[in-house]
Amino acid sequence: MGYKVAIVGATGNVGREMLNILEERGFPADEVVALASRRSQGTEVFFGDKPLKVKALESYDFTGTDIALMSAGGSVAKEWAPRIAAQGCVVIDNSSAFRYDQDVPLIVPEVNADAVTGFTRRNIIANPNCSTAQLVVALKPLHDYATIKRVVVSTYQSVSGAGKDGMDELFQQSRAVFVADPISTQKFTKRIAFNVIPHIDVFMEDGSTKEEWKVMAETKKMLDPKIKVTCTAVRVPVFIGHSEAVNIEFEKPITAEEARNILREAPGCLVIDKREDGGYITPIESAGEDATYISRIREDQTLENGLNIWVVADNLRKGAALNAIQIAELLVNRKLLRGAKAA
Ligand code: 11C
Repeated sequence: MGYKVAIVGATGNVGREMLNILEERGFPADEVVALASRRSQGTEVFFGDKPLKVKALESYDFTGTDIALMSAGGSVAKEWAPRIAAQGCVVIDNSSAFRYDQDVPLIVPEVNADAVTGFTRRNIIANPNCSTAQLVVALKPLHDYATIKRVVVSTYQSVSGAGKDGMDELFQQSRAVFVADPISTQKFTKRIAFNVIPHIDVFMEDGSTKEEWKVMAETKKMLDPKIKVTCTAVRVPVFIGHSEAVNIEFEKPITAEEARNILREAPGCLVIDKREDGGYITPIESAGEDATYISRIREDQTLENGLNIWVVADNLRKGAALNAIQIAELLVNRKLLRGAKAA
């Protein structure tokens, strides 16, 4: 006996990746239902090689569905997650709608798995922002060893973080450059092809962007509220894979060699760090992979206890769909779901 799982937002970048990953990992699902807004009703998506017809979220009855993996944006989540949760279905939501609520756990299983039990308060669990997920996977083992005081992050975020429209815009603009067509800009504020844009999400009063604020607020919530975090988030013309240059200041001494050994053993991390040409990871190599890759581990000679690292992951997988499914696996493995099924 397995579970009944609904994917809400099944036609989007992350929804489709959720279907792939559920199948790849052999998630114990008896039934997988693809849902999206009414205008996508009838569209076909794939669960492995099995085609699924998309059903309308608006008319779906969640009674009897164990888990809803939602990736439909903040406003859909705000309206629908509480309704779905009220029908006894646990919602794992990929938007930012509930992440900062005290009574909703925000989970990266490698970092704060034990906090998942808090889901019973609202039947909702939040999945972090993609740029935070990979960051905390890399920071957690280092924090456990030498206690992080401050983190300075510069992100290099792929266009898939902005959805399919973002990917289409990079493709269209790149093509237009080569064939000398006029370049149009819709999704991004400036041209993204052959350019970089230091602006993701809306501006906040202090001049930060919401994306930068999320990295700070989510790292504190999941890892340690005492850690100071500052971030500059930049969109780059890469289709899949977010990269981050991370400067870390610790309370206690830690050498690059110690950090390398710790990260080699850490859950979810894969160290690729040869100090030679090509001996590091780039985002294109992370696409389709589950690991959080760490390269360029070195001491920062300007700090008493400081390190620099380079962190790369597939933003649609560890940053979104994979993390959500790992949370679902956590619920299954810890027998936390309503009517937990016998193995
Ligand atoms: C981006 N990180 O790359 C964003 C996408 O809060 O889940 C995910 C936004 C979020 O544009």
